Amino acid sequence: MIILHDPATLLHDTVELLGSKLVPAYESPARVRAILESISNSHHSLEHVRLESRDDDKQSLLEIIADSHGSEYLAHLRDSFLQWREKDLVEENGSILPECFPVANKANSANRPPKDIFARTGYFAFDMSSGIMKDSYKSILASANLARSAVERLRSDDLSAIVALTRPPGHHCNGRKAGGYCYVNNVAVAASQWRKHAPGAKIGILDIDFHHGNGTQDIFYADSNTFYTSIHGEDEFPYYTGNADEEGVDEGLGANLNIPLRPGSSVEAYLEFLRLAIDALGVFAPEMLIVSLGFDTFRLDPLGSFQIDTADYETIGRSIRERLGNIPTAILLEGGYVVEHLGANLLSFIRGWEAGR
Ligand code: SP5
Ligand code: ZN
Repeated sequence: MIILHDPATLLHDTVELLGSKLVPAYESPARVRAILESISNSHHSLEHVRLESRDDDKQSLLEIIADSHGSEYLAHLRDSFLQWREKDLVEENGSILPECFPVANKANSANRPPKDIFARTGYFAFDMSSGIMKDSYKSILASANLARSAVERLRSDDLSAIVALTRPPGHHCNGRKAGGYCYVNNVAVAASQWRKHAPGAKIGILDIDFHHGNGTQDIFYADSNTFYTSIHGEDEFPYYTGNADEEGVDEGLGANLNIPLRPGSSVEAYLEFLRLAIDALGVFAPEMLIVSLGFDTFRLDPLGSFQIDTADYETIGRSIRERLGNIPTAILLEGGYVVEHLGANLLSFIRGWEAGR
């Protein structure tokens, strides 16, 4: 398997409010470092991508991101840390977090960015796990660029699948707000990149992070050419989406399939529902598949509650490949927070994928 990594994704290192404590964000550079370590001891080929050194690449990347992300939001991700710095509101090695979120109210729909520099951080986020530090924007773009590069490699090399070590992850971002450690939706970037070559192409998205990919669902909710399906913890973060009755809207009605599973679900239950998601994707018959791969379904994960073990990821990888493996697939990293097990879990998934042909 070819695995793509950009060292700039390791720069973003922030804090979050978790429960009652401000802590180093669980979504940390150590996650990808651990994966890199495991890959270096395997036969897989790790390829480095370096966005920073390519200005022309950055320009075209921004155009692709702009398909699904608002310009004021992107400017906020780019500029807000420096704006706080200029006013000495944050230390050079600090992080900025929201102070106040917009709420629907009777007087107005609170849909304009506020002028106040503190308030804007809340306007462009939906939770307190999306801190912005001095290098966040570099990592955010590097991560999105990995998603784009994965698609380019799939197209040019005629590969069945490729893995991108996208960090920060993307599936909670809807193009207007950061949240759940996500700033740019890497899945949407990959989809746009594919459609740059194949306008209107049917694309399938399989989201197997523990959490519902509210951002991805939102971006494609009215799109009949994009089938989104997710298996996730019921009534868990991000709390306001992920119900089975969310089936898409307008043209997109029927192209969204949510499969919430009880917290604590066994691997047997998981695999049964995974089968449903895979079958639905098979029926949709996309020309390209994107997998949002999260390892917070792991039994020890502090942010998840499923009973999935390392060896089970092999079964999961194989099940997907057996049914959908003739579809070019970009596998993008989402969550997974037990650093010591991340590498083994990813290698297990890939082993299954490779066995499933
Ligand atoms: C990409 C990704 O996996 N983002 C997840 C962010 C989750 N952040 C909030 C977690 C809140 C957990 N609350 C305690 C639940 C303990 N079961
Ligand atoms: Zn997650």
